[in-house]
Amino acid sequence: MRVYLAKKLREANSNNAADNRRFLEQYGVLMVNIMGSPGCGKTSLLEETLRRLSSRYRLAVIEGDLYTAEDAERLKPWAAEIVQINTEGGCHLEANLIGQLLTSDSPALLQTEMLFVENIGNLICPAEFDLGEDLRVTLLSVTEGNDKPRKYPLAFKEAQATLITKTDLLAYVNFSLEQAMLDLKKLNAEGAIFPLSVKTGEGVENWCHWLEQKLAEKRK
Ligand SMILES: Nc1nc2c(ncn2[C@@H]2O[C@H](COP(=O)(O)OP(=O)(O)OP(=O)(O)O)[C@@H](O)[C@H]2O)c(=O)[nH]1
Ligand SMILES: [Mg+2]
Repeated sequence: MRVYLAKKLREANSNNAADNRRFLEQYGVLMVNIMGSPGCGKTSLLEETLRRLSSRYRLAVIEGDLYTAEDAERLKPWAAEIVQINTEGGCHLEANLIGQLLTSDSPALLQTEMLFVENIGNLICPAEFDLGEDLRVTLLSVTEGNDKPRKYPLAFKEAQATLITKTDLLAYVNFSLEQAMLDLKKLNAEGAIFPLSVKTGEGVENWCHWLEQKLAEKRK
């Protein structure tokens, strides 16, 4: 019985995600689902990305957190529209909730060019739930260790890009960039990989350029 329910839940989410995808297509909005462990640098990456792109594009954020609105406060200065979701303990976002925001509550989310979703910090549940995004982006910080793609493969397997964050700390931690690249390529040959640090700015330009290319492809 439990398996049956899980399957139904997954099917319903996939249908809602497909609806979201059609809707975003209609408006030409590029939706980017940002996933990764607690503290891997999701909000810091968004701060830097929005800071760099907000003068040229209208950017929106759906910020997922269990209880607080602290991350949304950090991103507010650069977002044309920002919505905070508090899941009150829920470990992931689902397509149904995103669909509700897109269709009724916040139409301003669709009067933008890129919509970033910061998912709840964890490498397991968010990977199971398609939100209808164009790009699934998973962060792996060098402080987490090399084994994470092998231990939590789904989050990396289906990502259009993996960002290896906090590379300024490489000299202080036991993390092999070379090994991480090999493991990621084995799991996901097509996915892009961007090592970067928001502290030094190294690699951030490549990531932003890739986003701009993806937006141009969607809108052509
Ligand atoms: N040294 C260094 N620290 C970083 C970098 N990026 C983020 N941090 C730090 O890592 C910590 C967590 O960063 P956040 O951006 O809040 O992480 P998060 O993934 O949004 O965390 P949750 O929303 O709680 O899941 C903060 O202290 C950041 O300053 C980086 O490139 N280098
Ligand atoms: Mg955050």
